[in-house]
Amino acid sequence: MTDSQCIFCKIAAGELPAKVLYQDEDVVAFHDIHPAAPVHFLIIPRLHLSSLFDVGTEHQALLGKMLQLVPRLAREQGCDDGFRTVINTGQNGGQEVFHLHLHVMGGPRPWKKQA
Ligand code: DGP
Repeated sequence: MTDSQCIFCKIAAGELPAKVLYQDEDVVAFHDIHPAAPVHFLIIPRLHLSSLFDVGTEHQALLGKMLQLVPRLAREQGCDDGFRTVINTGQNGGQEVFHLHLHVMGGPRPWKKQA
C-alpha cells in the first residue's frame, strides 16, 4: 500500500527524483537531501508505514531485511570504519517525514550527530 500524498512513496515509485543507491521489490535506499554527515542515506520500505508505531509482527521480515542491508550499503558507501543508524519516531522523536525510514550516517569525523 502506498500513500499518494507521501513524498517517500513518490520517491519509491520513481515519481520524485532521488539519488537511489539500492532498490528491490521491498525496499529503496537513497541519499538524504540534507546530509548530516559525509555519507547520509535513508532506507525505506516500499510499503507505506508511517513510523515504527505502525510496525507489527507481520513486518518482522521487512524490518529484518532493512537492518541487514545497513552494513552492506554502508560499506559500499565507504563507511568501513563504522556508521550511525537512527530511526526518528513521532513528533517527539523528531520525525519529519511520516514514512518509516532508517538513517545511515558515516564518513570521516567530525560531523554532527543529529539527523
Ligand atoms: P526525519 O526527521 O527522521 O523524518 O528525517 C527525514 C529526512 O528526510 C531528513 O533528513 C531530510 C530527508 N528528506 C526530506 N525530504 C526529502 C526528499 O524529498 N528527498 C530526499 N532525498 N530526502 C528528503
